[in-house]
Amino acid sequence: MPTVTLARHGEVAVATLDNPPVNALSATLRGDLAAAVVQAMADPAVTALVIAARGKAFIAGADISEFGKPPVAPLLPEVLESVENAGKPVVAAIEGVALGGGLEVALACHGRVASPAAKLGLPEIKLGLIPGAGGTQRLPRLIGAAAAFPMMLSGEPIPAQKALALGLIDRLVESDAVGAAVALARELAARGAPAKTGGRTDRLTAADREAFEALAKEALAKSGEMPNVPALVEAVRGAFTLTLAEGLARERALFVALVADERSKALRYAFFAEREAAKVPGIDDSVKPRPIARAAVIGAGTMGGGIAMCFANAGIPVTLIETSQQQIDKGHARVRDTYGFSVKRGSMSEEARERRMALITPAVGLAAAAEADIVIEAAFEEMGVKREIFGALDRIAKPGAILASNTSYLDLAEIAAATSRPADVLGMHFFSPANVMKLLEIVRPAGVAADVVATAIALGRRLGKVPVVVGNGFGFVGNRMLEARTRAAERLLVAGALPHEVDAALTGFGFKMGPFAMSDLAGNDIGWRSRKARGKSAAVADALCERGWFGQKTGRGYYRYPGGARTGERDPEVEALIAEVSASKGVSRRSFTAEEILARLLDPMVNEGARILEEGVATRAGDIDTVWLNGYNWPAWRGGPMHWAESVGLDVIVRRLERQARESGDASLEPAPLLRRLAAEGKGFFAVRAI
Ligand code: T1G
Repeated sequence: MPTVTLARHGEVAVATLDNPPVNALSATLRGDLAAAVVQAMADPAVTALVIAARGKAFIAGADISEFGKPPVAPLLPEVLESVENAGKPVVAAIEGVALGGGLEVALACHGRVASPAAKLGLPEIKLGLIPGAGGTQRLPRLIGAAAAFPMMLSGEPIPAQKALALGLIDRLVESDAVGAAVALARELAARGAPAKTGGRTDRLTAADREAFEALAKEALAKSGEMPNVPALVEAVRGAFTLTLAEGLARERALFVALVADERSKALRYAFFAEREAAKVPGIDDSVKPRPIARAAVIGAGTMGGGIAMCFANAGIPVTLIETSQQQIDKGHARVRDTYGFSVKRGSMSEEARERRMALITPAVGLAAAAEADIVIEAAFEEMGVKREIFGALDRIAKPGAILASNTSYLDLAEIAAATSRPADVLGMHFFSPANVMKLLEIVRPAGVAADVVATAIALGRRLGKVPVVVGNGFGFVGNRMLEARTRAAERLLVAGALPHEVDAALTGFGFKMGPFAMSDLAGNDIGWRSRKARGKSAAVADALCERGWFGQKTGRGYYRYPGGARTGERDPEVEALIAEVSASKGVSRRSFTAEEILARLLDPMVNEGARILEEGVATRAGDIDTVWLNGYNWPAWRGGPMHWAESVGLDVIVRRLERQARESGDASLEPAPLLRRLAAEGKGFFAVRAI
């Protein structure tokens, strides 16, 4: 099938792109587009060309799957040079999204028409890149650098209405964008030589330069590890200081260097891993999700309130249920206050808050869940409590309603067994704060119906989450690996490291917080309760809790928080307590480098990830990385624990684990069979498909 068809609308030629699913600019599409431009320009009966597209996107950008492979001609910049320097006007008809290279195609045109649903953006920054086909040169020339730079820095698309206001498009038409583009093309043809975006300098004023430099300074101060922000600044600055040709050459050189950077490779890997995670064995397009028109959430605590907000934010009416009026009033007020922070920050209007609050109906008693299409339980993390609730819901909820638990580690099969409808029961594990964190672990117990899983996936996407289907093992995927890291962190304290050293090693790696600061924030008593419920212990962590040092909420935990401070200070009493624990275990303490601490924290996580793959609790290694990137703030430019393990080398990790197991006597540190096998075969995780 040709990816470009050329038709005539009178004397105007229309090239329609058709490269499903999103018209990514593959080598074939680039070649066909270039040929269509040549053909239109060579035809004496043609006075102008329109570039249009079929499908949900105008053009979603370069074909990301081609990066890192040998480039195939024609390269996009060459195709865009032929468009901009075409002897006749070329107009873009944009319906759907014009992203990355897609917007760069439109920028190389001499005019642009869009429909109201169109969105235009340069998201390359999110892939660790910068625009590589003229975006950093042509967009500033069209709308000014002070407007163009923030668009490229955020990577967020703008709606057509804003694009019109900025001058990024010439016309916004309610319908028949192609017809409107043909009309504009005719007008431009009548005017003679087409005006080239690349030739404009009127927007690049001294004031624009000053505004850009101020924005650039601010961006550089926050760019951290990422090399593409300085590259973006340098490329856009070239629009002021260089000719178009020189600016395009500088942009290309910066772009090519970034494509080869490991951090961009990790971000591009994560892009595909997230989409592959949505492909679940046994759940294909033939499995139709059940309709969800209204929801109910049981429990108006932090999690339940956050989950209710997710529904309200997606425009789905939700009943928020508690056991008493006092509890529901408290929970409902907390939701209003949480929205209030957004209103105060200016990221939400008062009207938007009221619209969302109107979608949340507070209620007392489970009977209020009777009309819900889905009920999500977010009550106390105790099996008896959950079984009682699900038993009651079984009698109350309407036939066909889906009953989900937000449990973070309990057995969904045991919860489902409390009902007469186990096929309608599964886990939907949100991450705190539920209205913010993107990850949604969908826990699939053995007896759940396929359409129930499909419904949870579709609903997760509707709520703006990243759904990952996981097996019903203890702690599922994320918390099971987190527990491996928590045990490793405790081991490090006993062996000689101090809390601030362990935390600094992880924040130096790119995490926002280390394990001990995070535990102090969440409350050390949560882990303490869980360990006691399972008959487990952790000498240092338990000793802190026995003293009531639960963390920020008690003013001290691993650190001190004087006067309610949010950032902890070292606590000599804690460090003395740690030394006592080491002595009581006969351990002679030693110091650890940050590299040693990292290996001792992360290798056991990878080992647990390998076991999760072996057991089929995760379908693929990319699912595990998607969990950690979206639920635990694993640094995005490191691609996730399994991607990181490959970059270290599985054989290196196996050797380190063997040594740790020997030194600590902890058999759980012995390399998992899958890890050992892949290392021995010189393979990586990504050849593994658990199904
Ligand atoms: N390249 C290759 N495949 C892509 C793709 C792309 N740019 N975008 C989407 N896909 C695939 C995706 O993997 C999935 O495949 C299917 O299309 C549907 O995607 C030179 C260098 C366009 C808003 O970063 O934001 O241009 O799983 O599930 O939710 O300067 O896809 O079906 O096999 O996401 O409707 C810049 C990335 C590239 C845009 C549609 N462009 N894409 O969302 O569908 S770099 C981007 C998106 C660049 C230039 C630079 C979204 C979407 P499969 P989907 P969706």
